[in-house]
Amino acid sequence: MAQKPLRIALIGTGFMARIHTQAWRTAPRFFALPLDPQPTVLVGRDPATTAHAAEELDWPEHSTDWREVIARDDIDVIDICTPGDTHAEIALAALAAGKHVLCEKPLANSVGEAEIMTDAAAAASGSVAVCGFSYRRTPALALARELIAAGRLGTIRHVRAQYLQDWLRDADAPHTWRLDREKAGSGTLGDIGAHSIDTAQWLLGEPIVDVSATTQTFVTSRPRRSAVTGLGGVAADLDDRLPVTVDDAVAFTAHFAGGALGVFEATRMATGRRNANRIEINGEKGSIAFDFERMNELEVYETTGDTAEGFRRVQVTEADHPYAGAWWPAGHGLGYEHLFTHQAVEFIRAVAGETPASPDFAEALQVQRVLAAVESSAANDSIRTRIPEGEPA
Ligand code: SOE
Repeated sequence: MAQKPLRIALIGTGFMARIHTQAWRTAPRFFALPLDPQPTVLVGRDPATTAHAAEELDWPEHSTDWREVIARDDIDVIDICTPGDTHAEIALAALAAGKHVLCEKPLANSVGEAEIMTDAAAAASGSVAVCGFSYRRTPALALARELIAAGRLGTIRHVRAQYLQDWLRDADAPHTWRLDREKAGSGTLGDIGAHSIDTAQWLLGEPIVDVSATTQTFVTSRPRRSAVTGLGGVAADLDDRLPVTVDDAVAFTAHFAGGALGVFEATRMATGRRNANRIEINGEKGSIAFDFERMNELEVYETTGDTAEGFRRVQVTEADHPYAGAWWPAGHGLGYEHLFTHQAVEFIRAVAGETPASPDFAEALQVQRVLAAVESSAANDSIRTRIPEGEPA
């Protein structure tokens, strides 16, 4: 039976637009879905860039007017893959027009915006509104959450999360909108630290209640980009530089509502670490450890009193593991793109009323509140205690 179409307009033409397109295309091929996702129109700012992206990504239509697209009756979903300074305006217009919304993370550039978006989503009872914290859709992390929820780790005491990238390692790596506070809201903190915050709160099933933070900006200006190529780009004149107005790195401790202690770090200058998204959770009865560099594996430790007690490396590729069974035989791993296919599947199931929408805007607002608390704590320099200079050795 032909499924009812779910016609999608995607706003954005960068990395996330590409991977979201792939997700909408592959979801119906590997999962039985209640609705048929149909990529319909790609929206960008620049006519030539948008036309090129639409052709390359095989979108039937393209536009440079997101307001006109949102007003169309033949569009059901607005997928927001734009810089953070446009999330609120686009999402509010889409919800007011009765559309379903998938918005990239972080939800907004401020708590104020995120609160308005959350209220609008709550008022739009016929619409689904989800924020794209895609790492929740990693089979290994979904398994970790099942183990924690089943009490296999016991009382949780420690959360240890690092998200390490290195695409800004070179001080002459070109400037990008992600380094402009007006566009991005914050730097490493909101871009990748937000993932660690959401993943930790989701795994534990409880919020962070306080933080003590410090941030650092190592490189305060970068050359203007002359050619747009992905996350990096090409700098024409190294002396033609733009200011960096966001954090390069962030470190903070956190307390969770249930008493666990968290230690978080995020940077885009960890030379050699391209996309090392890691989290370890220690409970009274056991631990889990995940590293995106080995994303199909989950390390599990359970206190059994057995002489062979130790961490075991679980290949999360079995048919009965979350999402894994839809793809390949056991042992044949998945990749980064599959998280977004799973995210599309969950979104479509929520639109059809089969499952609750998650992470919804209220969950994303909680992440936004932690982001703001981290920035406030770092600005107040709340944890810095200087070491008095001793006599020279
Ligand atoms: C850039 O740092 C980025 O694309 C993030 O924005 C994504 O959320 C992360 O998954 C990969 O890196």
